[in-house]
Amino acid sequence: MDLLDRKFAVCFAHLDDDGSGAAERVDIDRIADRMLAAFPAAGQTEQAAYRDGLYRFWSAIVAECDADADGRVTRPEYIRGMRAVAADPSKIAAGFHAMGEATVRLLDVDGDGRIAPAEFAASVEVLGVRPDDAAETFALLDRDGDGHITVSELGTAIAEYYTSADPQAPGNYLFGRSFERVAA
Ligand SMILES: [Ca+2]
Ligand SMILES: [Ca+2]
Ligand SMILES: [Ca+2]
Repeated sequence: MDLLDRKFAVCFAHLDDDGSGAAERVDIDRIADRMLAAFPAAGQTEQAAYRDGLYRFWSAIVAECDADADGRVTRPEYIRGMRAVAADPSKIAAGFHAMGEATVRLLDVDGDGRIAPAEFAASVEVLGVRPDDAAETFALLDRDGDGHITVSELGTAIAEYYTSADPQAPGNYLFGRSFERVAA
């Protein structure tokens, strides 16, 4: 598997939350429920915005990947569709941004509009980042090194994760080193 396929394998496993072999709306509900449960202090507006951002991201994926239009995205559909997105990231750029913005709003406990290291640490397990990868991931996603991850920095990392074939791209580490652990 090349780098893109390894990264897609990681996020397909995240998306197919119940392990049925296809990502479906019910999986997205489960992911949203678990993320929201991990941030009980988030306000209703932030919670609703997170759910909305996740659904917008999912809709963008379905539009590009669900070739037989049955509402389920199988692993082969996902890989084929996302490789096409990697070749033309503008296809779901709005989805990447919606996801980044929604995630920052949910994680931003102190309300300064950015993710601090402690806020990131609270999210790590739910996002699928191993605790031992967390500090490294944070440092790589904080491009300008100011100690915070902004909406723009997270959006860049998400877009890079899904579209970059560059082994040096910091966004590869969005979910820690999990892509390196995918069996070849
Ligand atoms: Ca399908
Ligand atoms: Ca914050
Ligand atoms: Ca920063």
